[in-house]
Amino acid sequence: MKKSNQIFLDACNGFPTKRTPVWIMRQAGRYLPEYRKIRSKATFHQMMHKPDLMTEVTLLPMKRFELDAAIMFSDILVIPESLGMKFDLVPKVGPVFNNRISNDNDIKNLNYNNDYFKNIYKGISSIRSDLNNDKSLIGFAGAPWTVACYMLEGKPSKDYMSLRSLMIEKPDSFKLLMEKITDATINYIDGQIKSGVNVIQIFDSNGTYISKDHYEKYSLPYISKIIRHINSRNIPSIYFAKGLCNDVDLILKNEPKVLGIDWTVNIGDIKNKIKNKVVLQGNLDPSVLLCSNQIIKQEVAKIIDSIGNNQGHIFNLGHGITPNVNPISVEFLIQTVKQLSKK
Ligand code: 1CP
Repeated sequence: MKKSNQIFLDACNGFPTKRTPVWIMRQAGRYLPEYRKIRSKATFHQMMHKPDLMTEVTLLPMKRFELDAAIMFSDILVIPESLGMKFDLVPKVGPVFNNRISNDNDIKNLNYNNDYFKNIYKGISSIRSDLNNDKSLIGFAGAPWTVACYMLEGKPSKDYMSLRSLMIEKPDSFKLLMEKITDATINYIDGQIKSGVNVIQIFDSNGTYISKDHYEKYSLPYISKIIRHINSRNIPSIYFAKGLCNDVDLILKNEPKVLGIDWTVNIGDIKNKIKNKVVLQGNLDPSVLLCSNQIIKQEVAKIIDSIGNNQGHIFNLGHGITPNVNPISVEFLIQTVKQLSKK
């Protein structure tokens, strides 16, 4: 792997950089008034599937802030849709499927449709050609476990019991479901890479809901298949393992190039444990963005100081930015990261 003209890509590949690169999970979302304006006139699905809208929304935070990477505007729930399911975004609830999986036949009947992604791939090519060449474009997908949580429950849940009980009671049905999601995800990732993304992040946002033993047996094999596939394509893989960061040895069995860590752990402790085996991404508590500039600066400094140099770290929040954040605080955060990490 050679150094590039993208500071974010260089950091993912473990090269020293002149400062710490920065981007923000969910950076193209509801905290931006320009996002809300577009969203008031278009459905969420139109924003994902019309290449010009997808491009415009992805680039909104890039126009406003000096971020080092854009993340394509989409959702982890496109995979269930490519398998024949359909969701709507319901105000105050979130994504709700109108045909959740409730029996073995529903799993057998899931059928992958590659055509589902054709406009998303056009959108990626259009974003890549509009984005400055020193900025990286991040593609993404959900971890099979996290995606399956929504397919079984049909909507956001506080415990995802339906998937947990299926896993324990009917391991064969569970396995078929995970294999279908994994195969679809690998195809989708290949399409994203061909269309121009520079890095892929796997979101395991529901990693919290699985026990360590079950994770190793029922979730890790599918994630590691996907990550090994990304690695074989010679582009960096980022694994965001929410709720699992205390078990770094376990999650590193997935062999990601970059480990995205949530805000509940101390990034310095994790750095000591991993001994430079992977690059770390994270992990400012998203609630800090609701605080004063003085606090933001203090918390950014803590993270930068505990990493200690400009190698092996990408600055990000420890989970997605929330809709109630003032964009002015985001601007301050980005400038502060750049200033404090400059050598
Ligand atoms: O306008 C709206 O009401 C839409 C809200 C919204 C947005 C902006 C949803 C519905 N998805 C998205 C975009 C999205 N989703 C991105 C865009 C790129 C960016 O980061 O700017 C990404 C990366 C996702 C990924 C995603 N979707 C995750 C993993 C990341 C995370 O935050 O944990 C998850 C769990 C989802 C499911 C989902 N889709 C939408 C919502 C509100 C949710 C979460 C539901 C829940 O609470 O469980």
